Formats: sequence, structure tokens, C-alpha cells
Amino acid sequence: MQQNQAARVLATLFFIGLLVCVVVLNKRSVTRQGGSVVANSAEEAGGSQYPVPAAPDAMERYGFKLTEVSKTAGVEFTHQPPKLDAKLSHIIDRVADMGAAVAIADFDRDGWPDFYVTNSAEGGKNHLYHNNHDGTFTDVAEQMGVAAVNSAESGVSMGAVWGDYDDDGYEDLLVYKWGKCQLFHNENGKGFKEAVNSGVPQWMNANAGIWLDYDNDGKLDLLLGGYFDEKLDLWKLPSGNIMPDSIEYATNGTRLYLLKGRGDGTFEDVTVQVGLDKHKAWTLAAVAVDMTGDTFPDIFLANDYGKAELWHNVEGKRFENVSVPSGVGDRPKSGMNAAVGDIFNDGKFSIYVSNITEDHYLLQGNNMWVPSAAAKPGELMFENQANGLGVENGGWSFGAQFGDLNNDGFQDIYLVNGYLSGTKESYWYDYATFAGGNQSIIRDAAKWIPIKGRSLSGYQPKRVWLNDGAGRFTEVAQAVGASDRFDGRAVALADLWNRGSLDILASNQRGPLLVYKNEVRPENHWISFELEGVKSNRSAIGAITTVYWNGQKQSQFVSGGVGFCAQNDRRLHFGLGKSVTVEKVEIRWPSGIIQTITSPATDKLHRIRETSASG
Ligand SMILES: [Ca+2]
Ligand SMILES: [Ca+2]
Ligand SMILES: [Ca+2]
Ligand SMILES: [Ca+2]
Repeated sequence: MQQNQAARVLATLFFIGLLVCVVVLNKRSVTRQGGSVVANSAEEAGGSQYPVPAAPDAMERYGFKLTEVSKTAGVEFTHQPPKLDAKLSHIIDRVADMGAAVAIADFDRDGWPDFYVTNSAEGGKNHLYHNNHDGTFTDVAEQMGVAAVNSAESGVSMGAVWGDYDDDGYEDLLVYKWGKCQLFHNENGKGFKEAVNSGVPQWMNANAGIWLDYDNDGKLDLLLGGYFDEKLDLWKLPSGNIMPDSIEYATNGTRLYLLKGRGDGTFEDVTVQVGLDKHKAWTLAAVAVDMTGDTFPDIFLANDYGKAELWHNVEGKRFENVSVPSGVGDRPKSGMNAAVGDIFNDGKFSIYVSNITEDHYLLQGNNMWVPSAAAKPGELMFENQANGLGVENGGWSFGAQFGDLNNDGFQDIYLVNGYLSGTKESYWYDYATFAGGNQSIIRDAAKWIPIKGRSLSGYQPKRVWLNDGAGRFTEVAQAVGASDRFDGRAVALADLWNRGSLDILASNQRGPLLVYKNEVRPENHWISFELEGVKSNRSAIGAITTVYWNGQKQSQFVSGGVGFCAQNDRRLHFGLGKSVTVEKVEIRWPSGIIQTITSPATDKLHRIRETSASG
């Protein structure tokens, strides 16, 4: 009898032991994949969502450390969400979940980068931070005329991008919204004037916008990606039937706009003409860069509730859908970011797409689309190597950018994440159960289970992945000081104080804009370039620069918007490691001109105008 009882107790203990093992193993697998265990509340996240200082040995171990300086820099901005139609109020946190965007440009041409940050509340103001050259910034949006753009009547901001559409040397500003797109002409850095009758959409629910010159005629064009159906006014909804009809294979996505610039502030809709009218999706990110070597920029789109797309630009005349043969459109995910970087220093671009990874519920994994070794010249073929490279688990990921954060000569990744940081209760179980329902239920907001302030992948640790150049990225976010737990959306990089290091701007949904100042080990050298097109568009958007040094090379391109609702500074920054010399620099302009500069000085910014002569 007693023996039986003892056996039962032992069996029970064994069973409990098994359970503990399962929990521990799960936690360990998260730790191994992502580098950090996820917190479910502010308390678990350390009480505050603000970052704590870098580890004392961060500089020695990783070659850089980050310090969050928004308050001392005079940047006090908190993103606010819109209220929208009352039919959405029970799930407003889930619907009004984006719009915290950041775009960098030197709008007044004083040689110091400035930035524009968007707000999304009806009546909420966008800010334009002017760089004071002394470590501080001043919000000049109101006096410059680009603050008051958010209202129930005209819609609210989702993002913004800079591009000099009329080649007068001053970067103009496009604000894309759930509502009316607004284009602002930069008046010699002294103010902005809205361009009227420009041809940008009077109403669409845009979540992606980039400048590009798709036909290389020297005049900037615009690509706009829609999210909710373009006919919907989110403040006056006829019904709740506005949500995606599937979490994986949504069929009720909306259109793109490709607008061809005439160079005078007016645009022509060429979407049908170039074949991009075949796209219908919930697009969250777009990036354009030539990946076949013919100078014409190809377009990659990250789509929510569906598959990613790659459109090959056929001589600036039409776009060919190569999503399936190229490999990038293999399975549906929740695409939220599109960044492009030369991660192996071989002059080839990989594409980094962020998705959702939440232990027990949704293990999509982020994608790193690396050009396939089997591809023929000019052929677009990619393989997802995110797992092997160690950059697969970013939590509920949003914006990510490539940049050499420690100037060692290899492109690193800065990624932000975290969907909704609410109460200790999680919405995941209800959300996962509901997401498996049929089309007619999912698409009707009225049928969605109320959120009631619960968290959905909240308080997540960010990821900073250092590239060792040999095929491995190491996660160092907590150690280097990128330890905030806000709900991150956009990331943009710039050398904000002209010191030779890439600083980080991170915007957060319902949270502060964070400014991470980057201090880099001085033994590592760098070189940077500010390009000005002459035959090509003056912003040099699409220009590809390759630096040759120490027996290696690295390519970067000037983008008109990249990542998630973000734009890095147009200046291209290259880390060089211990090298103090650069052999040569080759610039492939969108015009086709290839310009070579031999032995440029290092630890220096070079301003380069397009010319066919080499020097
Ligand atoms: Ca400036
Ligand atoms: Ca301009
Ligand atoms: Ca053009
Ligand atoms: Ca690096």
C-alpha cells in the first residue's frame, strides 16, 4: 500500500518535472533564437520601457555603444493614434496600430541632417526637427507649414519621404496618409508650400510611399502602396466589413500607384501602363533598387496577410512579376519591412523582410533573401538564409535597417518590434482562435473579440545584429544600450552630428521618438558620400556606390524610402575597419554614367556631383 503511494508520488513528481522541462526548453529556445526572453508587462521589462545604459564592456567587446539622448537633444515627441469610426472602437488598438514614421534629410542644406516625424491623431501635429549643430534639435514644423496635416476630414499620417522632384536642390516632402496624400514643395529651405493639382491621390489608405526614378529620365517618380481599400473613409464606414478576409491569403487587398513625375510638381498615373495594376494586396513596405545591373530599379513589396512581391523593371517601360520564380513569393506571411543591404561585401544586395514570431502561436520568422549562387547574370533568384545567419526571430517585428554600426566594414541590422504593450493579460489566445475563423467573420470588425487593453506581443526587446562578415550575425541589443521596450515601428539611420558614426532614430506607436547617439571605437575608420545627380535626378535616388578597400568591396544605394515607413539620410556611410586607405570608389548613376574616384581620403564626407569624367 505504502509502496503504491510512494510510486504515485514519484510518478506525479516526474510528470511535474516533465512540465518544467518543457517550459524551460521553450524559454531556452527563445533565448537561443532571439537572444532575449520576452517580457509580458512593464514590470517584467524592468519597470520602465526606457532603455538602460550600455554594459561597461560594450565598447571593448563590440566596438560601439548607444546612448538614448532624446531629452537632452530637445526631441520630445510622442506618437498618438487616431480614433477613427466608432465601429472600430472595441479593436481600435489593433486597427490604429501604425503611423509612427521618420524620414531624414538636410532640408535647409546647411550640411547637418534634419528629420520629419509623423503623428496620427486627428489634430495631432507632425514635427520637423531642425539640427542646431550643437547636439540639439528644434521643432520648426509649425513655422515651416508642415505640422497640421492630420484631421478626420483629410486623413492622418502614416509616413513621409523626402525627394527633390523639381531638381532645385532642396528636398521636397511627400506625406502619405490614410486619407489625402500631401505633397510639399521646399521653398529654398525657408518654408514649404503645398503643391496643388499635383496628381497625387486625393484619397487612399496608404501605408507605403517611396521616391524612385523608374524610367531613369532624371525626374523623380512616386510609388504608393495601399493598405485598407482605397474607397474607404475610415471615419465614415458603411459597415465593419473592412478587415482582411484571411490572415494568410487575403483577397481584399488594394491597389498601388506608380506616378510618373514631370519634374514640375505634377504627376501622371502610369500604374496600368507599366503593368502594376495586377497587384492587389495589403502593402506595408516598398523598396526600389536595381538588382539586375541594367540601371533600372526593380521593386520589392512586403505585404501583410499575404505573399511578398518582386517586380522586375523591364527597361523602364513595364514591370514583370517575378515573385514566384525569384523565390520571394513562396509563402504568405505578415510582411512589414523591406530593407536592402550588401551583407557579404560582394556587391550583391540581399533583402530583409520582417514578419511575426511569437512562441506557441505564430512562428513565421523573418526572411533574409540572399541572391542565389545558381542565378544567371541578370536573373533574380533568392534563397532565404535568415535562419542560418541568425536573423530569423525578431518577435513581432516592424522596421529594420542595414548600417555599419561599429564601422568594422560589415553591414549590421537594427530592428524594432513589439505590437501592443498593454495589461498583463494577453490577447494572443483570442486572436489566434479568431484568426482561424472563416472569411466572412474575419473581415467584419464587428465580429472581432474586444481587446480591452490587453497586450499582443508587447514589451519586446529590440534586436541589434552585428555582422561578422563570415555568415553569422550576433545579437547585442541589450549589451550596447538598445534596451527600450516600446512598440517600435520605424527605424532610420544618419550620422546626425557629423562625427563619422551612424546614429539611430526609432519611432514608437503611442510612444516617444528615441534618439540613440552612437559612440564608435576610434580605431575603426569610415568614409561617407553625399551624391548630387546632374543628368540623373538631383537627389541621386537609385545611385549605387561601391567602395573598394583592403581587398574587399561593399555596395550601398541611395534610397527614396526604405524599411518600414522610414527613410535613412541620403548620405552613404561606409565603415572601413582598421584600414586608413580606400583603393577606389565607383558610382553607378541612374543615368548609366559610371564615375570612379581613386584613393579618396578616409574619415571624411565627400560631396560628389555626377560627371562622366573620372578622377
Ligand atoms: Ca539641416
Ligand atoms: Ca525641390
Ligand atoms: Ca522618372
Ligand atoms: Ca558592422
